[in-house]
Amino acid sequence: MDYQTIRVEQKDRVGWITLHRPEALNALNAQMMREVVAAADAFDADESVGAIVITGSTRAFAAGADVKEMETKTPEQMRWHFADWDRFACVRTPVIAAVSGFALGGGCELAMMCDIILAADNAKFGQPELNLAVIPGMGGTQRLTRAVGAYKAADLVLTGRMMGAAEAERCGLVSRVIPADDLLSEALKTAESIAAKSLPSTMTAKSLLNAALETPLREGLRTENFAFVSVFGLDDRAEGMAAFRQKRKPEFIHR
Ligand code: CO8
Repeated sequence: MDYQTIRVEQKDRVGWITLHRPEALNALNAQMMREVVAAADAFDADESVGAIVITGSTRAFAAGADVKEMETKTPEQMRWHFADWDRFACVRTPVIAAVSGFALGGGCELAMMCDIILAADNAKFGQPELNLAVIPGMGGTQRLTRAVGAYKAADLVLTGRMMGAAEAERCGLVSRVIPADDLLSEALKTAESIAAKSLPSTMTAKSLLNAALETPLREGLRTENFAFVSVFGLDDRAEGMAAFRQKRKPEFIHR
């Protein structure tokens, strides 16, 4: 596929998506959504890809949904606009957001659809929608509250202020803060370490981590137990344990 708003490449077993609308600080428009979802779906369907990284530029991961594109939309049109972002959140392959610069509004929400958020020390997160008299619409009131708790989420959403990488790490929004110059190499290293594992087991773990955000504990533990028992049927599980006993690196078939 010929992408206009993103750059897509595969680095060994890592699928790499770079948001690329430098003239608009990577503001997310409908075309970018279609392209990101198409690229992520293609990586997700490809067994040679074991992890995906999504990143932006040094200055901006994404400064939100494209305000200029949304300005004239009616409620009827907004019902369809951006509906597909949800498909990105359903990708089964682990996804890492490598965030440098602004991750605002839809940009912060896109990062929160990922499994791991690596933040450069210059990253700035926020949900400034109320400054435009709209509200977060891609998970900002829901995923952010689950990630950082009710009071921090309310502080960010209701004031629209930005928070830096250190504060974002303290409150649990980001997995790790990395010096800006090392962000992409660290993201690649992290993705490679995930992609080296057994893909069926990794996808199972990802799906359970996501389930934990929406299932009561007892039900989640039951589901985890079923899944734990079922991975014992995998050839890769036999290989992983044999390799441990034989003190060698595992050679997973499905990786
Ligand atoms: N949309 C469109 N264009 C943008 C956006 C954006 N979100 N952000 C920046 N740009 C453009 C600017 O208009 C400017 O373009 P131009 O040079 O043509 O005027 C260019 O990018 C550079 O931006 P600035 O000159 O403003 O750069 P600064 O460094 O001065 O400021 C900021 C950077 C602080 C990031 C500033 O650009 C800003 O405040 N941007 C808007 C941030 C924002 O409000 N984001 C939330 C948008 S709403 C949203 O995300 C809702 C998501 C839910 C949708 C759900 C649908 C169902």
